[in-house]
Amino acid sequence: MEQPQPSAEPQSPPGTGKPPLRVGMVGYAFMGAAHSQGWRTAGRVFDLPRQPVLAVLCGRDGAAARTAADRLGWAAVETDWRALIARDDVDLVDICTPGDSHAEIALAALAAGKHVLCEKPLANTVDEAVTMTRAADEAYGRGRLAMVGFNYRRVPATALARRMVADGRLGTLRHVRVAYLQDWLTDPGFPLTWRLRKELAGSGALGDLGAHIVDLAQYLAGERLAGVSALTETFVRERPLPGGAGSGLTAMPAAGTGTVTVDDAALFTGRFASGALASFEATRYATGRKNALRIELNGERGSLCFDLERLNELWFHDATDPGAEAGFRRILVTEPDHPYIDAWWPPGHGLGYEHTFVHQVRDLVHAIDEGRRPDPSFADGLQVQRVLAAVEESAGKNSVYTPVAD
Ligand code: SOE
Repeated sequence: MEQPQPSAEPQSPPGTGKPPLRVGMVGYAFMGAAHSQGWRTAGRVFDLPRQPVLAVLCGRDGAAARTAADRLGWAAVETDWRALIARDDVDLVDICTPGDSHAEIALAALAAGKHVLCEKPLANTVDEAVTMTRAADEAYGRGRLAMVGFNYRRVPATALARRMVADGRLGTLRHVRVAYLQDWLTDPGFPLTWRLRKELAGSGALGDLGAHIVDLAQYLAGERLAGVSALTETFVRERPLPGGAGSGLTAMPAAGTGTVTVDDAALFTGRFASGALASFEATRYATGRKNALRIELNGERGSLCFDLERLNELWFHDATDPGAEAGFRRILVTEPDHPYIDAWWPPGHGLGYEHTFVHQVRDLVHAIDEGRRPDPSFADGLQVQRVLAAVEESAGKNSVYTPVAD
């Protein structure tokens, strides 16, 4: 076990009397790097009640983990997540591993009295998510918090959209239309990384991209889906085996092939409790679409439109405007009274993908300081998991409408 090295991280503001928040992170690939950015930056931009300290990074390959820790700014390294959880210089465990290990790590961390941040989707199955949510509820009674990482709630434009819907600017909601389109799987020579194996990832485009859009749609609409009707497809069923570890989105092919055991695309419709209708599309085969998460909400009084590839913009149509002047107008979400922006740059200077992880840390640290359940909680992650399960069930029945269980 490596001892923590002196950290260059800032200490909590003098006079607050509050200890720093010492973080241990498991995993350091794409999501680990993104989370590191959040932990490193949040306390330098926002006034936080407790300063995050990047205390320990955990990865199975000690040398690779050390290299990653140096690059990403972590003080110490562990090669076994159980050892990380056993450390008394870690207050919060951040889980950035594939879904098959979320439940085991989160349950152990909560039992050891740590706060937990867990990447989405919360788990690979509803049963795991139920157990994790029970443990989170129990830990909450002991003052420990558990949050699931749906970072797209923390784009200033989506947070503004949420505020506008809640303020009644759209009136009664009729439609929610969401698509999350990527294209990194179109090449049939792309190897069979962990993201394409059910036993590791739980599902394919559905859990990876569909989880985001289900959460975002429900978050913006301010209500939950009551039922879904779905189709899923696996377009390329056999792929080359991967040569060595990759992030899941990148890898070199090796000799031999293996079977893809997850969906490549998922398409489903849904009905909200209020009766509003929704459509969802998640795919890794939309040529030319890199990270195109698009959502449109249509209500009686107006519509909102957002595209992650233009994330500083929110489009609003106010249906109460006089007809001759009505039309979609662009809100450039960079004003100081827009969510999160007051701590950043002057109007017009814009934010990006990485800032969603900074905002996630900001919100989590405040929730921990105030002892308030974080948003989204494990219960929210479980509810998304139930929707994903209903989608799979419906797709298995070939598009029979299936209620989402309570
Ligand atoms: C890969 O498809 C991925 O990295 C997802 O896993 C993330 O959650 C999403 O934000 C971007 O795309």
